[in-house]
Amino acid sequence: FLKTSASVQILGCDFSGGQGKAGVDQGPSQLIQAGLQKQIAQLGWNVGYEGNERYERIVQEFAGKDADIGQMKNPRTVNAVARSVADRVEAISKAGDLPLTLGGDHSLGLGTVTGTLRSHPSAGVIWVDAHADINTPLTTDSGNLHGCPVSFLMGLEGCDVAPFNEWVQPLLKPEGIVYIGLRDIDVEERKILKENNIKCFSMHHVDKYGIGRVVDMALDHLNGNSGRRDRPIHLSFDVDGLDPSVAPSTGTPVRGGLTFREGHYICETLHETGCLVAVDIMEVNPSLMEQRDAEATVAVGCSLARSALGETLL
Ligand code: NNH
Ligand code: MN
Ligand code: MN
Ligand code: MN
Repeated sequence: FLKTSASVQILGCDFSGGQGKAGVDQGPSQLIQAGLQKQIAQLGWNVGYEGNERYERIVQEFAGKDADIGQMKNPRTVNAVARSVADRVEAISKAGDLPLTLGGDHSLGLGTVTGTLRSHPSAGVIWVDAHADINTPLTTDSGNLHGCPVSFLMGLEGCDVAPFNEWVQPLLKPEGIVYIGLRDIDVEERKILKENNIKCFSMHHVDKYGIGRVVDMALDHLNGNSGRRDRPIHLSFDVDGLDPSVAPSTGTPVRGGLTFREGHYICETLHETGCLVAVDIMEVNPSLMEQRDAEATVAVGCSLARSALGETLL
């Protein structure tokens, strides 16, 4: 696999229905207002941007008509938005461009990863997050679907439910994802991760091995320990993977996270492989904490994206 795209298509997904806090739907517009599009253009990419009108329409459509299904909150809205995102990411990717999706909450990851895997069935996923987002409709306590996208991507028990089963396919195998940054995992999620033998680098492993070896081992795992580095990679970066001192304005901050440099190192190293086919920057919520915290979080969202697109390499 050799990536040849010279164009990035930014997909602004102003969506918050996968969790309970307002404001995460302002993440994309703030990242854009901070100049992300121009910053990426300065790295030598052609850059397009598409906003959120289609997602706004979906949110309107289900407003007041989206009762819980079992534990799941806003299931119809999350479902329709993720489905639409999947179609866009697939189309952008198949056109040979690199989709950069700005969230919005991480339920969008169901859409982005589905889109990538339709276009690149062999792609592997690196999921940077404090959380594993692998609850199922049967295990979730919060009912927030941003805690569940990975289980739907894998088609785990309990995920064959309406309305998701109208389109979601189990495209992701347990060996096709690696986590980095975990430190807040629910009891049931722990069982799921163990049973499915899913590769996890928690903060403990980052401390133990250092981020350099962790990213190396993550890439080795996705490449079947073949020594090659040719598997297409989808990076889904939840900014709560970073320490709250670095990314304070996010819905579920957990202390003890990745440093500024560790987060950027991940992005830089994935860029270096030449195999990045999609990038998500998720869970930036500029309405939380103080103004200066929001600005810092937006700034770090922009710089993570730039690093993934090659900024710091000479
Ligand atoms: N595991 C919890 C849940 O399912 C929290 C998930 N929150 C996140 N995930 N921010 O990235 O509700
Ligand atoms: Mn997440
Ligand atoms: Mn998280
Ligand atoms: Mn539970």
